[in-house]
Amino acid sequence: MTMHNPEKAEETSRFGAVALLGPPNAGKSTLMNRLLGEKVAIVSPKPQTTRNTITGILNRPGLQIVFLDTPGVHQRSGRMNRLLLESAWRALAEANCIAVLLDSVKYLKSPASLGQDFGSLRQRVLETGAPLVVVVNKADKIKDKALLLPLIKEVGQFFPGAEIVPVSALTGDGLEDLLQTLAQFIPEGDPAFPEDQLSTVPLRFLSAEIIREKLFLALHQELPYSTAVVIDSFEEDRGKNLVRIEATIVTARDNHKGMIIGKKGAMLKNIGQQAREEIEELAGARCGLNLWVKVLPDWTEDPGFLHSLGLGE
Ligand SMILES: Nc1nc2c(ncn2[C@@H]2O[C@H](COP(=O)(O)OP(=O)(O)OP(=O)(O)O)[C@@H](O)[C@H]2O)c(=O)[nH]1
Ligand SMILES: [Mg+2]
Repeated sequence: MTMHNPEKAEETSRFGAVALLGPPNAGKSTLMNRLLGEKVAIVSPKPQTTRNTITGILNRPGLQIVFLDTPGVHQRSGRMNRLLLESAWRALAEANCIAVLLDSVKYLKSPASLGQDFGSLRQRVLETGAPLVVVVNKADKIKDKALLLPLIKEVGQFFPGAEIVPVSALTGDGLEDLLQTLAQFIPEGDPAFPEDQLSTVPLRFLSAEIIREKLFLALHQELPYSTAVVIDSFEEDRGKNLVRIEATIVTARDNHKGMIIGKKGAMLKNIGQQAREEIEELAGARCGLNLWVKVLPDWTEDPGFLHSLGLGE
């Protein structure tokens, strides 16, 4: 008979990956950032902000979780959209546990659209056999909390066997419950990353993401969808504690170029200024940032260019 050894129990550590999936704008990136307590993934009010799987590493005593924040699952066509979906499905295969996010307000209004929006996602999740947690997000927007119960019931019927956790990624409400629910599905294992590592995504790539976020926030309507950011050069001068970045904003349309540059370059300057400040915070170094704008028609269909953005094989 083995004796219970409390010291040993404390030493047990868990390590694993949780994939965050859901429709565009559900709050996946917001949730990951909030759980980490640091901003890794970019966020905007516009759907389809995330375009690559972004990792975020969470450390708690005896627990390390790698979150995989994925592009929103949608039904748009075109090469880029297909590659975005593939990126989301790949994350499913790598995860020990899958967290599906939904915008509670949307399905409170029309529970019937669960089937339309989550049909293929549910199928994919079932095929992996991984445990599923459904995160009913944006609960802060529901003033009458009594309304949450029937919604949770509807969601439970649609995802039988899943754990369902209502949260607000924005305010942080419910996130400790969520973390506990996720942790029970994380297998035993030693942490794979040092405690101070926030992501496996390099700073070079995160810098491009930050520039893209400022673009998304500054530009209106559909314009952001036809833009991408390419880092042309990235130099870290450790002696001077300085990062020098040359980056190009690519847009599919001629008339967008002027809008991105703005009157006397004011828009581009503003985007650059905001991005630079945030890159400096993330890098813990000063940042010299030069931005250019280029028109590249049909880049969303160009396999070589998409590959340079980290999309596709
Ligand atoms: N009120 C409220 N807003 C939220 C919450 N979570 C996210 N949002 C907002 O919803 C919008 C979309 O958030 P994102 O985190 O970019 O959503 P996403 O699921 O990553 O979107 P994609 O990357 O486009 O798939 C942003 O404006 C967020 O501030 C929440 O719990 N409550
Ligand atoms: Mg996102």
